[in-house]
Amino acid sequence: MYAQQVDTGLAKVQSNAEMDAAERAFQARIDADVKIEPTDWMPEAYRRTLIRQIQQHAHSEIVGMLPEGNWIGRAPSLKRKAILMAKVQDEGGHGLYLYAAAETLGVSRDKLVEDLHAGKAKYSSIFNYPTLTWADIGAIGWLVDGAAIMNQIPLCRCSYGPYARAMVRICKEESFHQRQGYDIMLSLARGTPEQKAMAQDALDRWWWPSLMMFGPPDADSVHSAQSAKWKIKLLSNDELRQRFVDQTVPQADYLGIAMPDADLRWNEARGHYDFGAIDWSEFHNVLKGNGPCNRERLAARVEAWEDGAWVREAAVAYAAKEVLRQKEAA
Ligand code: BYC
Repeated sequence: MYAQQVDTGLAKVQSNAEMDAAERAFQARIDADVKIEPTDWMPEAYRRTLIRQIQQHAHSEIVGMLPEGNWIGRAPSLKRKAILMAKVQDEGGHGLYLYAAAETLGVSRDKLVEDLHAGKAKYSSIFNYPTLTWADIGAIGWLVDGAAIMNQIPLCRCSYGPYARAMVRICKEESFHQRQGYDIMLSLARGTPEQKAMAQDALDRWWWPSLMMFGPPDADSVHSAQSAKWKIKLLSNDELRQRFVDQTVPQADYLGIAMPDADLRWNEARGHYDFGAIDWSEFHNVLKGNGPCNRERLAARVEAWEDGAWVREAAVAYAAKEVLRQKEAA
């Protein structure tokens, strides 16, 4: 089973009748759109669900720096390099706000990082694919950040206050990231035939993995129903995926490049694009650790953590000295 990390203790959605008085009062607050804050009472399963989701989100931001970081030294101009550096730095910041939001639920950052490095905590499947050409940096901004925004805008209204508030700034920055990616794609699509072919190749490779970012189909999504009841998830995996397809197809048309999907067509009756079947076996395989870059990504994170040990030790030693100095001065 691909969902094994956290047992929320709830095999199915808890009905109001099954709740005790505290849980009913909590659900009533959720239903009334009251934000839950760190010092409020909350069911243990709500806390665990949030720690699971927020930490996966934080890890995705930090691991997500790697595929793009790969191109900082090879960006085609100083301007592109400065923009890419700023974007990658933003992703690091997003990871930090999200780790801080997770910490408000009573888990330490060290434990979260430990779980990532031990392979116990997931991060988004998308970051296990390689960035082979400069066009991939365009495709990541356009598609990956585009998908991320689609998923994250509703999270700004989720029930847990610190998560919702962290998402507001993250979404603003992601929208700049999406535009810079589209701008790269536009330059390539309007460039030489070779550049246009690079843009097409990047779309071909990133399109299907981007659709997988939204998670399994609703029918197979183990956490969705309970998370929807708690207003952690306001739109389902399939709803968000459909919105993303509807938004992105006209953008590809404008670029003059073709979606790699022979079954993609506008469905007048539904008012949406129909699209082809997603290869979920590829998704499950990536989640099991067998994507093209899973091992490389984790190894890079572990190495960075080990290389940074002296910085953490120096900060702790400095803080201890400060306490001593203040005691001596008092
Ligand atoms: N990749 O019951 P489901 C970014 C897992 S970073 C890996 O539907 P849920 C960016 C899921 O965790 C974007 N795993 O779960 C950064 C669960 O496994 P566990 C990251 C996935 O939680 C740098 C199992 O499958 N965004 O924007 O209700 C540069 C069953 O799924 C994936 C977020 O993290 C996946 N794609 O819904 C550029 C957003 N999908 O935990 C850009 C916050 C599913 O039981 N997260 N799984 O072991 C969410 O909105 C939800 O957690 C998801 C999944 C929609 C992703």
